[in-house]
Amino acid sequence: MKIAAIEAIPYTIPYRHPLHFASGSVHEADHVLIRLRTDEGLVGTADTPPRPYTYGETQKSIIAVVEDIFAPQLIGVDIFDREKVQAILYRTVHNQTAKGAVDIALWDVIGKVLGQPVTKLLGGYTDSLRVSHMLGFKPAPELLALALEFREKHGINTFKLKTGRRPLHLDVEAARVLREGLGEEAELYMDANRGWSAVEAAEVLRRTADLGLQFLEEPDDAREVLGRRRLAANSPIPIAADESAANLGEAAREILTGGANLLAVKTARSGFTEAAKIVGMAEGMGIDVYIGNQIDTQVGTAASVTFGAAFAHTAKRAAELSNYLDMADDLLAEPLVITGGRIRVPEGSGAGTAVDEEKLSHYRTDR
Ligand code: MUC
Ligand code: MG
Repeated sequence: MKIAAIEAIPYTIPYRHPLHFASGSVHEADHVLIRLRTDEGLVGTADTPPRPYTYGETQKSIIAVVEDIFAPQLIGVDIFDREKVQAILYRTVHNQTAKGAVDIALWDVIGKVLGQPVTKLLGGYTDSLRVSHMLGFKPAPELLALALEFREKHGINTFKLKTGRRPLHLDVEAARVLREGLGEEAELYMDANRGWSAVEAAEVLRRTADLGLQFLEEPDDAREVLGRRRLAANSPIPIAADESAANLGEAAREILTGGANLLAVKTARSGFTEAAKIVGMAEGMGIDVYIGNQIDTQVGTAASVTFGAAFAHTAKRAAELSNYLDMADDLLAEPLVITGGRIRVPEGSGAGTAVDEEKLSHYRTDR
């Protein structure tokens, strides 16, 4: 069975609660839905979040690279020749999330053809994941109120605090208020999205040393190699690579050069194929991973659950899966549910990414 067409459909859904962080802000999900059709009429679906401040992609650039570069080369390729598809995609540099979505749409259609959930094809380790919720910039009392609400409503007790602000005491205070208000049992970690220098990050680590934080993600710009290496070597908690490890090669480099000792894995930027390679490499090196969030919709989150539940190594830690709750609406045909702080793997064949056609017609912006 062959790839017959790949569509890139722009759509916009507003956020009820915009998210602010050190590298940018999100007020609306101006994403691109990827649909890969086979010559027998089956369709695979995936979501693409443009993150110009992270990968340099925009809604328009994603549509252009998918329609003008990927689709002409992929049409006619057998859907099971995944490494051939990877080789074609990687002839083009960058465009991380566009590549990731084409790969996920391909896996979705493979699952449908085989009549199997993709999570089983990938590994089938478990049927649910523990959820971590990402808290954007807000005054400390509001952050605590929000975290308590998520714990009460959804049973979530793991929180990622967006940091990287100046003056540093804003984030130090936020972490302290969360720890005091949530208690010892809550899992807390920080993500600075490169907002600090290595020296500032070291100061924050000193000032939060008594708060039992799990790890610090992307404290500074990892390209400032010596500062990052010194920070990671002297940090009492792991330093996690997110945007500095956007692909397999970068993930290997960050681990080997000592820039990080923990990895965020995001299906939105790695698809399933490259994400699986990153997870295997990390496991072999004794490096823990966790499923990160690209400020995903439910369609993107369903893909993350499908992937994260497939492997023992990704299922160990809480996965960032709940920020779709900040959106005013979504496209996923079977809405996700978080109960007792967990999300179950979507049922049925494919990657669980099927969309509600009426909602897509309503939110698409190309007609
Ligand atoms: C994260 O972990 O950094 C913020 C920007 C982005 O691209 O993803 C988010 C979450
Ligand atoms: Mg991050």
